[in-house]
Amino acid sequence: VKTIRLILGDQLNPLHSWFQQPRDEVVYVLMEVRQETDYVLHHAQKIIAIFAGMRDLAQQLTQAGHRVHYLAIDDPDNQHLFAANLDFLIAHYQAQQFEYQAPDEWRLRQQLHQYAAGLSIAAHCVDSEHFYTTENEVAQVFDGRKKWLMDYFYRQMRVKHNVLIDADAQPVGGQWNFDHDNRKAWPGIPWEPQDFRQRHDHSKLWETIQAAGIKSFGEPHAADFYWPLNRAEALLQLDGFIQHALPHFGAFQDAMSTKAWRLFHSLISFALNTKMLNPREVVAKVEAAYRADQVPLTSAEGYIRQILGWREYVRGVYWEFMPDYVEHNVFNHQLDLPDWFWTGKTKMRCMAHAIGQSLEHAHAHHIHRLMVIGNFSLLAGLNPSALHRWYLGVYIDAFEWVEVPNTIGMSQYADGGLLATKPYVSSAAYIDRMSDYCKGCHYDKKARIGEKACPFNALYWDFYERNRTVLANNPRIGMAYQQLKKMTPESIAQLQQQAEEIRSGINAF
Ligand code: FAD
Ligand code: DLZ
Ligand code: SF4
Repeated sequence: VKTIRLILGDQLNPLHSWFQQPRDEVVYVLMEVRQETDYVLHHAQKIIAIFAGMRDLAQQLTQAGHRVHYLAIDDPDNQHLFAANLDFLIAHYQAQQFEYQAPDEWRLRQQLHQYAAGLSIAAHCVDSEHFYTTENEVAQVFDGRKKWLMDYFYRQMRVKHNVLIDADAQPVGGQWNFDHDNRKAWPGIPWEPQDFRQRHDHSKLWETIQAAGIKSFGEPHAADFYWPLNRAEALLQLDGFIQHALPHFGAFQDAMSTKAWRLFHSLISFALNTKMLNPREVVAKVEAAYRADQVPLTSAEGYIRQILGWREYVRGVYWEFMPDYVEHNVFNHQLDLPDWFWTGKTKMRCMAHAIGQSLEHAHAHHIHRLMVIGNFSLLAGLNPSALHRWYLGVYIDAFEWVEVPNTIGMSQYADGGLLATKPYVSSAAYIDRMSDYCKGCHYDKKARIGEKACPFNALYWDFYERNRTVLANNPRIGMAYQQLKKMTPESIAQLQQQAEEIRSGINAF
C-alpha cells in the first residue's frame, strides 16, 4: 500500500525500525515549516541545527535506498503547515496510508491525531522507539501518591533496567545516590577538557533561513557551527565526553565559572532529544566505563541519574499533567521578562554570564538554568509562562516535554510543589560558593540594602515574606521563616522596599 511516513524535526533516529529496509511503496517526508519555526521565538542555532539534522537524515535515507520527499523552507510547494503539506503529498503520491511517529509535544500530538482522524485513508501512529518508559509509566509508579519524588521513581528504574545493580540485587557501592560527594566548586583544576564537537559551515543554510524571513535571536555561529549533524557525530562527542570529562562530572556538576562555560558537562541533550542517540546506549556506555574502572562511581551514578531518572521522570510529569500544567502560576507572578534577557546586558555578573552564554551557545548547564536564571526569575516574580517561552526558545535542547516540567515545576515552583519539594531559591551566598561570579561583580554579595546591594539578597527575603501563605507550612523551609522571625519589622519593611525598587526598575539592574 502506498504510504506516506512523516518524520518530525526531533525524530532523527536512523535506527528506527521503519528504516530496516527500503520499500518502494513508502515515501518518507520531512518538512521545514513556518508553523514550527514560529510558534515561539527560537535561538538561531536551534533552527539551523534542526534543519541541518533533518537534511542530513534525509540524505542518509536516500543513500540507503529509501524514497524521501523533503520540503525545504524555500520550496515553492511548501505551504508551511503540516496538514496542508500532508494533503498535498498524499494527493501527489496517491497514498492510501499515512503513518507518523508519536510526537513528543502535546500541541503536535493533538494536531496530528486530529489530522489523522479526519483522513479518508488509513492512518497509524507508531512509537518513536526512544524512551525507557511509556508515557503513563511514571504516573503508574506514583499512582495514589501525593508527592512525585524523583528518587523513588529512579530506584525503580535502576532495578527494572538492571543499571548499576550488583549481583545481590543491591545498588553498586551500597548507595542509590552519591550527590553528597558532588557539588564542589571548581578551582580551575583539572582543566576543562577540549570540546569534541565537529565543526560545520552552515552559512548557506543560514542565508536561506534568513531569506525566508524567519525571526530568531542569539548568535548563529553559522560559519563555525558545532552541534552534531547526525548519529555518527553524536557518538564521537559522547565517547570524547566519557573519556575526558565524565571522570570529573560528578564532583563539579554544580560548579560555575567565568573561565569555563561548559566545564565537565556532556552537551549531548540536543543529540538525545532529537533522538540521534538513544538513552539506553548512553547509560550502557557510562556504566561500562565505570565497570572498566575508567570513571568513579560518583560520576557514573550522577550522570546516569540525570538520564534514567530525571529525563524520563519529567516526561511522565508532562504527559500526566498537560495541557493545564503550562498554565500554573501558584504565586501569581506577573512581571514581564527584563529586556536584558535578550541581550545579556545586566550589571549582575552571574546573570550576565548565564544569559550571555545562552545567547552565545544556545546552551547553559543545569545550575545556570536553575540556580542563576531560574532563581532570579522566581525571586523577582517574573511571569512563569513568559519565562517558559524564553527557555523553550533559547536552548538547543528545548522541547516542551522536557522544558515545561523543568521550568514551570522544578525551577519556578509554579505547580505548587508537585515536582520540587521546595522552591529552588537562594541569596548571593550560594552563587558565591559555587562560582567566581561575585568577585568582580558590580554588586556587593554581602549587602542587602542600598544601591550596591546584590539584588538576590533583598529579593530572597521578600520572596519568603510575601509567599508565607503558600510556603510557611513547608517543613523543608523552616530555616528561612525562623530567620525572618528574628528580624525586626523595620528591617523586613526595608527589604521589601528594596525588592519593590528592584522589580519596578528591573531593566536598569
Ligand atoms: P549534562 O549535565 O551532561 O547531563 C546529561 C543529560 O542528562 C542531559 O543531556 C539531559 O538529557 C539529562 N538531564 C540532566 N538534567 C535533566 C533534567 N533536569 N531534566 C531532564 N533531563 C535532564 N533539558 C533539556 O534537555 N531540555 C530542556 O528544554 C531543558 N530545560 C531546562 C529548563 C530549566 C529551567 C532547567 C532547570 C533545566 C532544564 N533542562 C533541560 C535540564 C538540563 O539543564 C539540561 O538537560 C542540561 O543542561 C543539558 O546539557 P548537557 O547535555 O551538557 O547535560
Ligand atoms: C523546533 C523545530 C523547528 C524550529 N522547526 C521544525 C521544522 O521545521 N520541522 C519539524 O518537523 N520540526 C521542527 N521543530 C521541532 C518541532 O517543532 C517540535 O518541537 C517537535 O517535533 C516536538 O516534539
Ligand atoms: Fe550575582 Fe549578586 Fe554575586 Fe553579583 S553579587 S554575581 S548579582 S549573586
